[in-house]
Amino acid sequence: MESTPRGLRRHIALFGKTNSGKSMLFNLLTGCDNAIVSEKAGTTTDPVLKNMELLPFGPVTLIDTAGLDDTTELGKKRIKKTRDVSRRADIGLMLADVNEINNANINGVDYKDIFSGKKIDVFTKCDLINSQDLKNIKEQFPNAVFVSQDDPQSIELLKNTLVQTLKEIEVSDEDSLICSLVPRGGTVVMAVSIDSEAPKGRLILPQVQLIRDCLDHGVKVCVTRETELKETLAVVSAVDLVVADSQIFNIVNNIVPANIPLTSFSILLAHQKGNFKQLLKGIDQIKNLKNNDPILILEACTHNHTHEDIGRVKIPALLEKYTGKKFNFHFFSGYNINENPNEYSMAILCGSCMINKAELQTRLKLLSENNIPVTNYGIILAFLNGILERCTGIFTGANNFDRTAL
Ligand SMILES: Nc1nc2c(ncn2[C@@H]2O[C@H](COP(=O)(O)OP(=O)(O)OP(=O)(O)O)[C@@H](O)[C@H]2O)c(=O)[nH]1
Ligand code: SF4
Ligand SMILES: [Mg+2]
Repeated sequence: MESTPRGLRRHIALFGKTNSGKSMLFNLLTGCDNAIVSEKAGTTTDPVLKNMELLPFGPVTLIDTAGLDDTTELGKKRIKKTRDVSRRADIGLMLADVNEINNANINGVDYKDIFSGKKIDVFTKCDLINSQDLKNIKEQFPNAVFVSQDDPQSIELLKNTLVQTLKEIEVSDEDSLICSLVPRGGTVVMAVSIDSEAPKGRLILPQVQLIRDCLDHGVKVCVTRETELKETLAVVSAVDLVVADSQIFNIVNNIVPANIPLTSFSILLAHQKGNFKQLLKGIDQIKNLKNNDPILILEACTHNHTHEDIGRVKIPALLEKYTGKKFNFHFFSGYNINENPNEYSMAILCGSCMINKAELQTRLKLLSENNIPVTNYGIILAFLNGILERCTGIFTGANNFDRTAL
């Protein structure tokens, strides 16, 4: 359960005023005392993340946050951290002390800036209110969940509501990398580069994810290095798709016959998690780039960098070679993307395998609101190798994909 990567987990965040009972509920839901509970307002200062198994749904990550009504300078910094972490959340539990409800004003906190995803109103401390008042509030908020620290049934009810809500947002086939592209019974060949960047003794997450996705959808899957790809294609018949690491596109493109669709892991991820049109359209910005333009290379996690690093070395070199211009590349790794990216002429995202769909969508939205054209590693590498149409043909059902129609 702990081994499920966070990028594949649904995230549930608890939001509310200080002392509304967020940490208490976080502990009750996770079944351990991970967060400090106290009557002192402002106890939780930094987000606390805990992986848990929410049955019968599966692995999720729960996030406890700092109270949203702290107006001190320190409080503002804490709220910023809450806003940063909320980007990952698929569901927000909006907590309010049931004893503080004043007409329809649930808790006097404006959440618009904090979280815009799927919300569940949760009223806490129901043991401290008289039954008539509780009845009235339940009538006023029929969709809310009412909990109390001494009532395990109320926590179970909240878990059931969460499972139900997760199922509603979980359209599993839409989340599949492969099932809309290759029919059941079809065949995928994966061409994997085992270079100095490959971790010793194992495959990387997108490769493992694709193998599992093929197995889940009854698709046969064969894994090979690029050095054995030609032989593999000679013995495996009726291949529906070859998926390669983007950095070996130029080699693989020459090996895979024109009638077999080709794409990369990061293009599959862009199609599954991102706004695919936005990421493809970002390529159009390359022709507008001028000498010394600032370009943001955005990596979602802080993986180890090597001399062959795709984002820091290969893409900058290929882009400058292609355009014949020099650019100012700015590299950013980690979760908390710059809030003011409008100084950049273009952004290039990594494959984003370690972040979930909600967070990638939030990043893309932020860039689009700032009018920053954005693409990702796989798409730009396909373009710079002159094979973008080939590598995106599978997503339109034809290999004569017309990008001008986007
Ligand atoms: N009676 C009662 N007290 C509760 C309940 N839930 C929380 N409390 C109490 O409310 C106080 C605040 O609880 P916390 O869980 O620390 O609240 P919080 O929202 O995490 O607060 P901050 O971290 O300061 O933002 C503590 O004294 C808890 O014991 C409940 O269901 N019933
Ligand atoms: S930097 Fe991006 S592509 Fe690389 S491992 Fe992290 S999330 Fe995945
Ligand atoms: Mg707390």
